[in-house]
Amino acid sequence: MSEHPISRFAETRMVTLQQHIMEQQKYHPTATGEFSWLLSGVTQATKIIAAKVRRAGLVDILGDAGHENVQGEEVQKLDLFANEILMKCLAYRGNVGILASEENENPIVLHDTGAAGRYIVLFDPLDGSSNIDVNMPVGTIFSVLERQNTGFGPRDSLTDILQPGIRQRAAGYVIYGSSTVFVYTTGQGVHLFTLDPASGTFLLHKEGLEMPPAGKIYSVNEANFPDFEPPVQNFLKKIKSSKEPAFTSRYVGALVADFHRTLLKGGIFLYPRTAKAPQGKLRLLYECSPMAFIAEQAGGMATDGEHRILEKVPSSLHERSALFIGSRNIVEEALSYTRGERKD
Ligand code: AHM
Ligand code: MG
Repeated sequence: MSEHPISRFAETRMVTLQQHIMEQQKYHPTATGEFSWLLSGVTQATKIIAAKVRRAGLVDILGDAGHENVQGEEVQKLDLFANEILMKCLAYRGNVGILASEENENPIVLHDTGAAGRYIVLFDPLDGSSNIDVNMPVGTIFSVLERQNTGFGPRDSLTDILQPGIRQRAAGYVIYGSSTVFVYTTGQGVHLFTLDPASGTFLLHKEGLEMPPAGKIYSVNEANFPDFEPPVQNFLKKIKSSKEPAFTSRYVGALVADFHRTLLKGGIFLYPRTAKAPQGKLRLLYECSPMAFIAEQAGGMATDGEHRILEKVPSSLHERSALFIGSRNIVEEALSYTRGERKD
């Protein structure tokens, strides 16, 4: 008997990001669909940013001859462009109450009273933007929180924002690399989508992604080594001299790209405290926390060297943190140094 053709189609079903988000609602029985509506704002914006990033290198060719520092200007403009697009795509979704971005000193409050504007979206619109002018990957990172105080009357927006990462309702990033990839979690695993440029659709590539429990890649800005605290230096010396496994080093200089590689291949990314950045360089709320949520959902780990990233309670919007993130085994090894259990 010949196989019914529909079974062949079912095996190779194409799932769009929007469909996937809708299907995830089954894990949240009280969901009304408004959360999917919010996330579709992020996907819409990142598609527009992806298209703009693709054209960034053409500016020198197409831009005005004699215009000074065209490329430098455009790199700066791309940051602002990404910021504006995200703001525009999210602001008119009535369920978003507050938007906060690396590019804006203060949060933008869209709904200040009443039950509207239940969600807070925090983002780094164009992470690693210094990579633009050398054709290296950049990305967008986002984190979604729910407002705690949903009663009537004015709310204190900063108190609503300063929640530990463990309370994130969703987190994700988009990497504008050799292809455009969207990775997200709502606390039910980590899912990866690739943008089909022909149809402009994000298609499911990997569901329930798991970070390898160990790995051979370490990723750090080695130029900062003399500035690291002795326990971090000792940890790095140890992994560099390890024979089993023998480590190799990779550093793109864009968190999105370095984290993405770590998620897929395992290993560790670290940005420890330095003399120049005594709290660390990366931002807790819209860089460390979303990546930590994704890492943990994929079976990995994220710490600042003392505390679990997801349990840190921020005290300001742009607070910085040290970050050690990646495969469980190796992050635990780093912790054994930073906690003073090992010194060798
Ligand atoms: P940005 O958000 O302004 O681009 O800065 C954050 C970036 C991260 O993407 C990256 O991990 C880090 O800064 C690189 O810093 P450094 O150049 O000090 O190695
Ligand atoms: Mg950044």
